[in-house]
Amino acid sequence: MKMSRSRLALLALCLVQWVSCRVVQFQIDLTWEVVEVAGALRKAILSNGQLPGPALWLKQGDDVEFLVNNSMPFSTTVHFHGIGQQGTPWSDGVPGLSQAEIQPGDQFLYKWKAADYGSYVYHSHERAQIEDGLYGPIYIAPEDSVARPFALVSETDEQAMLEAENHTQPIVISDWRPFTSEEIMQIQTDSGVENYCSNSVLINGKGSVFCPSQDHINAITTEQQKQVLGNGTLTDMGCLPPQAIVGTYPSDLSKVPKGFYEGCTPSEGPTEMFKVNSSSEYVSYDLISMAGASSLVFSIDEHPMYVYAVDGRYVEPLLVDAVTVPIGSRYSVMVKLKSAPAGDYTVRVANNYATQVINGTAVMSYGTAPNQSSPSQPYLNEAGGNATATTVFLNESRVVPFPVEAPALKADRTYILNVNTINASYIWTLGNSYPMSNEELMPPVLFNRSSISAAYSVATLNNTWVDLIINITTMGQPQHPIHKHSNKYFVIGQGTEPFTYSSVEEAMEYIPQNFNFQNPQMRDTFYSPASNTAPSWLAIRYFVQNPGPFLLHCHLQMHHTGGLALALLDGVDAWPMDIPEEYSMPVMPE
Ligand SMILES: *[C@@H]1O[C@H](CO)[C@@H](O)[C@H](O)[C@H]1NC(C)=O
Ligand SMILES: *[C@@H]1O[C@H](CO)[C@@H](O)[C@H](O)[C@H]1NC(C)=O
Ligand SMILES: *[C@@H]1O[C@H](CO)[C@@H](O)[C@H](O)[C@H]1NC(C)=O
Ligand SMILES: *[C@@H]1O[C@H](CO)[C@@H](O)[C@H](O)[C@H]1NC(C)=O
Ligand SMILES: *[C@@H]1O[C@H](CO)[C@@H](O)[C@H](O)[C@H]1NC(C)=O
Ligand SMILES: *[C@@H]1O[C@H](CO)[C@@H](O)[C@H](O)[C@H]1NC(C)=O
Ligand SMILES: *[C@@H]1O[C@H](CO)[C@@H](O)[C@H](O)[C@H]1NC(C)=O
Ligand SMILES: *[C@@H]1O[C@H](CO)[C@@H](O)[C@H](O)[C@H]1NC(C)=O
Ligand SMILES: *[C@@H]1O[C@H](CO)[C@@H](O)[C@H](O)[C@H]1NC(C)=O
Ligand SMILES: *[C@@H]1O[C@H](CO)[C@@H](O)[C@H](O)[C@H]1NC(C)=O
Ligand SMILES: *[C@@H]1O[C@H](CO)[C@@H](O)[C@H](O)[C@H]1NC(C)=O
Ligand SMILES: *[C@@H]1O[C@H](CO)[C@@H](O)[C@H](O)[C@H]1NC(C)=O
Ligand SMILES: [Cu+2]
Repeated sequence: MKMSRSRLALLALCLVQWVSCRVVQFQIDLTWEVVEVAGALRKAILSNGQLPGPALWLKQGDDVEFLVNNSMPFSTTVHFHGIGQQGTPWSDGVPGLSQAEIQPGDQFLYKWKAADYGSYVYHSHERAQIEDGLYGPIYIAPEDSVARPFALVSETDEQAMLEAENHTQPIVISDWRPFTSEEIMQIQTDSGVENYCSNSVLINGKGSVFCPSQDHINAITTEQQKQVLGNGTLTDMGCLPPQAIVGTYPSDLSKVPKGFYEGCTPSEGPTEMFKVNSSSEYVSYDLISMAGASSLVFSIDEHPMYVYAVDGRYVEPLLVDAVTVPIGSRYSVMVKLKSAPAGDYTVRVANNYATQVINGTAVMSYGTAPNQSSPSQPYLNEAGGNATATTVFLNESRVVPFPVEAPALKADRTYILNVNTINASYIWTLGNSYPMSNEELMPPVLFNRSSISAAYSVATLNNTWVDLIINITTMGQPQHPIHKHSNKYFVIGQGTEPFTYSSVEEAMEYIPQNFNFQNPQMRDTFYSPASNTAPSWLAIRYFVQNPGPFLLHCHLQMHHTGGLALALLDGVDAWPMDIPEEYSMPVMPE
């Protein structure tokens, strides 16, 4: 086999420098098949026959060649969520921006470097295909030289934690519904009702459709939901009535099929089981949410956990009982195992958006025969709230990066992006409303900037600092998981009052307490603040260092396809860039 010149050059570099020089080849064959999920049959996307797709295990410094073989009857692309793609914007997987859609029967080879360590996820970036199951975990083991934060917990336990980290396991949590993603978007168009319900919560693809009695649903309805409901009740799927979602927009509820927000049909699927070695002191999990419509809270009965990394970066460990995992975020947790009693502990994953009460469960088992006389004691209730008076939830304001990095104190440019619905409950803006037809831009924007309208993009200069104010202009919006492609942003400020300033600098004069320049989080996905009682805002600041077109969007699937997105044309002063010949069109492997 002939070795390409770039491969030879790489090999030479590996010999000179003492760096990891593995080239890891990975392939997923995507098929569209009827499968049983949560005990019910539905068409879904399988990756090598699996849902979620197989895990990709890497070591920091690896070069990755990820081949997508599209054996489905429709086109697709794959995005590597959280991966910086420094110098490889053509491998970011966004149709219309960095590549053309991969047509049925075609293949596409993504090449990128695992420059940073930590927990990531690959998923479809075309239309709403995440809801059909195209997602799988990625883990990049840190180089030995990277400082770990475990001694901050306990010097005695540091070694045990390092061992647990070496055997860390992904837990992909998601939600599921009886309709395909295309059916859902059609139902939205026909009825005017955005999809905000699911029929099951999945843990590593496993779960069931539970249909609790109306009495039970009424008993677990939250105070916040009761305020919206007045004297009404949640539906038999645990959902708010659609009127609460549609508001004053037109709707036709006769166009809504059973199972969209009401009409629960129970079915029993498998339950995920996490076996732990009871002679270990700790076990480590990487929590990843790939839900479509839910805000999933994770907890293991009777087992507090140290959150030690977020979005693929270490943080000073925080001991919590439960953690909310916004869609697209990753939380690595170190769970201290009990010396006794051995047995089974329920793992709980519950939605805490007001739109629906729904949960799923798994079991963490110490591997010995279940021997308990009583079930384990929950921290978390079925609505994602506290089941005890002392349950500790992760408080994002207390998360401190390890090590801390500081952003510039002043930005070069500010963009204020208003978030709201427009014309329908399922059409959203981030500044403007990004049309899904932008996925078909030809040539993709990377190859010609003029392909995209200025209305749907902002152009930035390389080597500058940019502020984005996510301006939640109305009350009652869910917290939006705001995801940025390419490099991470600093979360510098937020507030639960109208943002009436023209810049962070101006806002600092009036509300300095709303900002943090000391030890801000570095994230690729972060929630906008709640807007229950007033509009709210989130201020993020990033350094433009990677020329290319990168999407900023809400990771709620129906908000994303509904237009809550914006193309960041980063470092346009460095465009056009040198694009490898093989990417000038969708490529086949060598
Ligand atoms: C790739 O996809 C084609 C059809 O699209 C299929 O015939 C072939 O078997 C697939 N290859 C692998 C290795 O899965
Ligand atoms: C973790 O694994 C790496 C190699 O993968 C090894 O160098 C290191 O010693 C291991 N650490 C522990 C605590 O087992
Ligand atoms: C429930 O609300 C409706 C309309 O708001 C009202 O007509 C009805 O009397 C209420 N029922 C009760 C039992 O309060
Ligand atoms: C459990 O952990 C102990 C101590 O680390 C190890 O010796 C043993 O092989 C492990 N057992 C299994 C089944 O992994
Ligand atoms: C929560 O999960 C349990 C199964 O562990 C199930 O019995 C119950 O009905 C679920 N509740 C809701 C509201 O989904
Ligand atoms: C299971 O229960 C029996 C009887 O109560 C007890 O003797 C045994 O030690 C228990 N085993 C474990 C693993 O807890
Ligand atoms: C949950 O927390 C609230 C506020 O701290 C408290 O009032 C309530 O009693 C707690 N719920 C339970 C079941 O302990
Ligand atoms: C979260 O932490 C911040 C900073 O310590 C604190 O001001 C705030 O009250 C906490 N929020 C909750 C809900 O405990
Ligand atoms: C909203 O409706 C107006 C009037 O029909 C139309 O011009 C505009 O394009 C629509 N905008 C979106 C984002 O649908
Ligand atoms: C880029 O697109 C614009 C508008 O379609 C066109 O005028 C221009 O010639 C294109 N540039 C290149 C290099 O293809
Ligand atoms: C941001 O939203 C607030 C309402 O919360 C509004 O008053 C303000 O004008 C908006 N900012 C811009 C620049 O549109
Ligand atoms: C863009 O800026 C970054 C950060 O300063 C720099 O490393 C990179 O080389 C620049 N890229 C180009 C193409 O100029
Ligand atoms: Cu959103």
